[in-house]
Amino acid sequence: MTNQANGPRRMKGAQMVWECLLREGVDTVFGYPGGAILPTYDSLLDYPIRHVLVRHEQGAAHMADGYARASGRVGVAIATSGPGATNLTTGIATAMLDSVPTVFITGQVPSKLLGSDAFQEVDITGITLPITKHNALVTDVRDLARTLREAFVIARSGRPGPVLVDICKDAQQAEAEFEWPESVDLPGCVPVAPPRPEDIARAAELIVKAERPLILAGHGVLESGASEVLRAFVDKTQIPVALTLLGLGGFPPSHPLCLGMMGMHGEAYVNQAIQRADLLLAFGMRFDDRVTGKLATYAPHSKKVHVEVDRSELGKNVKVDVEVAADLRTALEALLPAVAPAAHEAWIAEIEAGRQETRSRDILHQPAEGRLYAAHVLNDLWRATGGEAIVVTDVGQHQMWEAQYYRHEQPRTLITSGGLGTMGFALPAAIGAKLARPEAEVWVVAGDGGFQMTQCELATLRQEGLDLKIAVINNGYLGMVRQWQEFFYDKRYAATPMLSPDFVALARAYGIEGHRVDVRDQVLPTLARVRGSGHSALVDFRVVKEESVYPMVPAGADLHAMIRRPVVEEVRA
Ligand SMILES: Cc1ncc(C[n+]2csc(CCOP(=O)(O)OP(=O)(O)O)c2C)c(N)n1
Repeated sequence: MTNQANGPRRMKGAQMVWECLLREGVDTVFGYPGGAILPTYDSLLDYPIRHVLVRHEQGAAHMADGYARASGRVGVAIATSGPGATNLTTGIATAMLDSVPTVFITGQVPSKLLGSDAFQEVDITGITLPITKHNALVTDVRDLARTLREAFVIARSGRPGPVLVDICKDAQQAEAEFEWPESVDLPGCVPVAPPRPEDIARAAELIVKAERPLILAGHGVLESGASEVLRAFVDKTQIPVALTLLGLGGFPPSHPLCLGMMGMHGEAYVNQAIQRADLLLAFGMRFDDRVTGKLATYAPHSKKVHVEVDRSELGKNVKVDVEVAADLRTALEALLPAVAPAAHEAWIAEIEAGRQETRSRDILHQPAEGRLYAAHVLNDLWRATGGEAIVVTDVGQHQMWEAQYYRHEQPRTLITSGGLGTMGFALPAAIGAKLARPEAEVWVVAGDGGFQMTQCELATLRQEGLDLKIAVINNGYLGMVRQWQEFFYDKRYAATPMLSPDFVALARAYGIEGHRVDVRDQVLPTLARVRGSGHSALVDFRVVKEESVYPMVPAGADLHAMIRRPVVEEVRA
């Protein structure tokens, strides 16, 4: 390995890549080699960086993403040109939609061949332009170190996101003086300004006047590390908190004023509270269509304050009364002393009444009559782990049941693809999370459909010798799509019944322990057995096939127009 402390030294572009990563504090990268990135792979052997060889580049992208979400550090994935680069794109878009700090490095054909349809040439900077925060093509080795340095600064600054650096093969092979700039001059990447005092004052004024205020807490709480100050703010103002899917873990469900999740599959009393509120405090969230429902009827009685680091989100979907363009933690630290202690007893009592009513509709309180529901599995997983595991979910019904039944007390313990809704995310993202947080218990929760999209990464899991637990919530359908067909397409189940392999045998084929559970009283004993084993295990939970996630706001409907689960009496009738 070369000595980092020396001044400028001549070296190859390939070496510069690793020198830059070391200086950025990167200890692990996820990737897959090929011709156009081979010089860089050749140099890897000389550097103390762990390279995780994936089975498909999409897996590398999700691993880098899971690594970043679990740790708050920048995740890095590397691939060759052409198909290697295009295989990354789903993972890049996933990181983009959920604002995850990631850097993607791709090899490119030699600069002289650019534009010639050379073997494995694709214009990956063109392809990823709309799904990266920034990207760059390096044709000259002298630009390499600065471009990589800028990539890391941009990925983690302001609203984080993915950056792609495409490096021509000749730029990797050529030599130049290596100079790593401590600071970079990026006119478009301005430091986030502190909140303006007049905005804080206007927000505080609305808070003092409000009788039915509600906090909508999103991913920004986690990204800005605002959980503690949010808690202090809630304790002082007694304002209840509703969370977005990506905000879960940002405010503890054990707190009496934590209401749980809002939106399409949020609790009915939470959505009702949003519609009845006279003040919404939107903290680090972006009024996505899955949380607002129909915009024309969204929260009609409320004034709105929006605190958001990305000013382009302000006023984008919902018109608000006070816009605070700032880092959320800084803004809350300014707002906390500006507000007076308050109590909102009548308002909280009204919400609580709704919460109690919801219990009668909860599947956990309904007679199971021997059936195993996904909700049982997720509730038991929460009980068994004391809510302290990192859970990485895939996309579909199981994702929503996890959000409803696994109560995340700590930030960064739920990792899920919210914005893009990427099936196949869970297994690779969990591998990334486990490598970022080796001491943590990490669970994959995936549907039988999504799991099959990236199950090849079981080999990566085995090769890396990791201890990861996998729960496949196996309902024999592409469950969430089947639910939409049941509700909105007259139960015409086009292309949703799904044949799966024997997941237990599949796990064993990869040298991973496998179990099957199809009755409820086997859930906790099986969880206990695999949790203590010290190595990876997969459990195939055969759950009720045609079960739906309730409540549900149909896409584009009024937020209060929820389809609710029938109450117990109705079920029995
Ligand atoms: C890559 C991708 N393709 C298609 C979809 C559309 N989609 C959303 S949920 C879903 C069904 C998921 O089924 P499964 O993985 O079995 O989970 P379940 O809903 O049954 O829990 C589909 C097909 C998607 N989100 N991502």
